[in-house]
Amino acid sequence: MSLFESARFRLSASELKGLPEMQVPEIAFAGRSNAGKSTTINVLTRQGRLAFASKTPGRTQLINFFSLTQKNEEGGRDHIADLVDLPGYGFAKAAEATRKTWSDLIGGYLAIRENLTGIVVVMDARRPFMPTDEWLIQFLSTRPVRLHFLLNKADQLNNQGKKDVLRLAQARAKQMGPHVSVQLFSGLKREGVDELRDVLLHWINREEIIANDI
Ligand SMILES: Nc1nc2c(ncn2[C@@H]2O[C@H](COP(=O)(O)OP(=O)(O)O)[C@@H](O)[C@H]2O)c(=O)[nH]1
Ligand SMILES: [Mg+2]
Repeated sequence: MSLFESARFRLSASELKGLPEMQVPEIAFAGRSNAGKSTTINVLTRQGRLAFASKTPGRTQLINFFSLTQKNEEGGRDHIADLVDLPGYGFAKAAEATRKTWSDLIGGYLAIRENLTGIVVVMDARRPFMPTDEWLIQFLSTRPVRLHFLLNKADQLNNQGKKDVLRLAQARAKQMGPHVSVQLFSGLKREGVDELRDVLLHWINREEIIANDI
């Protein structure tokens, strides 16, 4: 079993007071509603329903934590890191009050989590860098946190389309600095999973963990 396959639901927080203690490195998944955050977590962890990929955009206003664990020498399991599914943003139909709750919750989370090692910004490869994505990216540019632009739904593009969007995202990443990386991904076709896994293992300093060693 790989580290990501050990993922188990830990808790949900609907307000900042409900966040768990900052014990382990955290990897957050952020992105517009429907970009494929939950699908990405399900594919990465090889658990079809872990993050409950939902077809109702913007319904969940919860921050969901999933713990990653590894066998220790005493026969128990050590808590290594958490994956964090953030509520989606940028849903057009949301009421003003809902948006305010969202930005207070996510903005607050991003501002205070010192154990946040990196954020996977999940975007639809057909329309990346929408205004709300840019809001998030701008907000994060003031923080020492790594970013990985995940261009999801690449299965919807032809080869030229993939090349174009990759080049655009690479240019955007380069503008920001060496802490920002980019890849194409398809949750549907499970393409790009190894690349994503390698980036995340590097973030939590666990490159030495390879499949089947836990
Ligand atoms: N074509 C395609 N559809 C996808 C892909 N990933 C997710 N979806 C679909 O996009 C919708 C939203 O996915 P979800 O994971 O719930 O998005 P979230 O709101 O960001 O958590 C669902 O209908 C998924 O089946 C992908 O790689 N390709
Ligand atoms: Mg979701």
